[in-house]
Amino acid sequence: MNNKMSIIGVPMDLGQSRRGVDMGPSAMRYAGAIEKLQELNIDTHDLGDIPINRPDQKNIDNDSNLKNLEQVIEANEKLAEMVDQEIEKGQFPLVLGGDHSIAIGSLAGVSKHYDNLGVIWYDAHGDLNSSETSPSGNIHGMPLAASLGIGHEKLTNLYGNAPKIKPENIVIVGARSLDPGERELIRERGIKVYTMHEIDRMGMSKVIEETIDYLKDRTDGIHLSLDLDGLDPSEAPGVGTPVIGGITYRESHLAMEMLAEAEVITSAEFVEVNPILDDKNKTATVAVALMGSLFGEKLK
Ligand code: 4U7
Ligand code: MN
Ligand code: MN
Ligand code: MN
Repeated sequence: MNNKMSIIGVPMDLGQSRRGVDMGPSAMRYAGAIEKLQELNIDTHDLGDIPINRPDQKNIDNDSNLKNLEQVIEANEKLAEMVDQEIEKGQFPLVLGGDHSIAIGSLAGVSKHYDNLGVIWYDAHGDLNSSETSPSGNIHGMPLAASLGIGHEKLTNLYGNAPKIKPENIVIVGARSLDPGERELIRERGIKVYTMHEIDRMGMSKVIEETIDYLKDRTDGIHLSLDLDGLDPSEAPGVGTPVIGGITYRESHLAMEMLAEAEVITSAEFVEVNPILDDKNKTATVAVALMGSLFGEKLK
């Protein structure tokens, strides 16, 4: 793996309705993210947090019903530019969220550097809604769709023309809450999904083995987008949209170790950590432990 890493914090909570996820980057730093990476002899540069402009009042776009659209776009444009520049300099970008709407910016920046970017979407949700299908108007439920070129034009064309990724280059792991519109899209576009059912039946080991086999030949880089709500809320309670029946810490640890061994991940983000809803920073601590596994703790 690339041994030079840039950490980019995105303290944003505007892509969803529960305050507090803007403190996610601080919580992960407090849980020792930077020290952990340095211990692994990764040359780590913490670039700090991207400044986020808050709207001064409740802010719902008239035409599309999307919440805080302008602010989410502004933050994601800054993030995309930063991610793009860091890769240009030869750095591995590690983004700390923030709500999952920031994946729009991460993927927009990363995709500038790959013709066939692969994405592992580790999440209880598909995040495949558009303004038409979204039950909530929350942009954190839309980043994977937006990156595919589906949804509001200002999201899909952010920092470069749509689409940023191809449906056949995506693998969703841990899904257990998919809206009807998302299911339809998954079927229509042939997106590969390992739901909790498959994880139960096959075991995480086989799921990740297949994921790597599937993506390895067809992609030239793989972005890991890890939403902490992919894990079970008993082990990662500090998230805004918990769904019972999730992935365990051990399974997640194994998944990260297998990705480390295969040396396939070229950029990553850890999102949706909400310390206000957490139990003694447990969720940020789990996130940092998983970073350790992903970046080769076992291999050193
Ligand atoms: B997350 C939801 F309706 N699908 O669109 C929506 F269930 O980034 C939830 O994965 C989205 O945490 C969750 O609002 C977004 C809902
Ligand atoms: Mn989720
Ligand atoms: Mn998500
Ligand atoms: Mn281990």
